[in-house]
Amino acid sequence: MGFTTVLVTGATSGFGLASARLFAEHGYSLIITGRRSERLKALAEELSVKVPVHCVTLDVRDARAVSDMVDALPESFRNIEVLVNNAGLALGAGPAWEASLEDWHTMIDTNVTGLVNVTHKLLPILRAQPKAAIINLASVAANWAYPGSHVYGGSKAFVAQFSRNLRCDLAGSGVRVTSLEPGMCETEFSLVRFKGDQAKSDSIYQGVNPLRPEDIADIILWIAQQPAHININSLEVMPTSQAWDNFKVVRTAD
Ligand code: NDP
Ligand code: 8X3
Repeated sequence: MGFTTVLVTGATSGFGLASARLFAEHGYSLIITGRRSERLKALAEELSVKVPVHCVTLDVRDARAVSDMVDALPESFRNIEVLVNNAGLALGAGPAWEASLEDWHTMIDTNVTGLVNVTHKLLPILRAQPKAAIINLASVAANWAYPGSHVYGGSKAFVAQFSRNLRCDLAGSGVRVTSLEPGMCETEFSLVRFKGDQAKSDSIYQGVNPLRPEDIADIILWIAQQPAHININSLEVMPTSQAWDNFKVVRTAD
């Protein structure tokens, strides 16, 4: 029997890295992508003792590079059945008026345009499989407003709604689509959000007992392994220590 092939975007860290490792443990062949080549190469070396691995340095914002990467796939990696659309980031957590426009564009280019680039290119391949799955990394920020989330949350709301809309078009094709919506999980996410400020990143997770990337990888594998007739539409998950808070009410002095 052949391997089932999974493509993971953003496999150099966090959810993508943990998912690639877990899929390899479960005998899937892997296409791993991300911008940091050294990390990709090291991961490919680690996993290729277990399963076939193809690694490609890729910036998902570059539609041409995404297209070329897929066109150049070796024959044995072409029948992709699982797409984990994971590459993404938040930049900044301050109020909207203090945010840089460049950061806003980077989030939109990565979380929205990048995810669309990869999905568009892979749809013909996925539709040709008897059974396939697209697992899109949205966020609790897609569903719940919080201060400082502005464009990040907006970009993830796009991912959640795009996932639901894709479901409509793909119904009957055998391609399942899931919007996975995690809350606080300790990865490099906050380090990136706070532009390399390790102390600030650490303070986010201090005393919280957040989700671990391996928890999310378990959920991703579980979604991918559902029987063909089951579609997990959306799945929101938080650490037990995270919950919603009150609406903000601004009162005047008198
Ligand atoms: P990490 O920062 O640990 O990992 C992000 C991954 O995305 C890296 O592998 C990075 O690779 C890749 N990436 C970023 N930009 C690009 C790009 N332009 N092209 C290709 N790859 C890119 O964060 P997480 O693992 O936590 O995040 C993964 C996803 O989950 C993101 O979409 C994030 O928004 C989402 N998420 C995270 C949550 C959390 O609390 N951690 C909660 C909910 C959702 P490289 O830098 O090598 O390109
Ligand atoms: C990241 C999760 O809670 O920081 O998507 O918005 S949160």
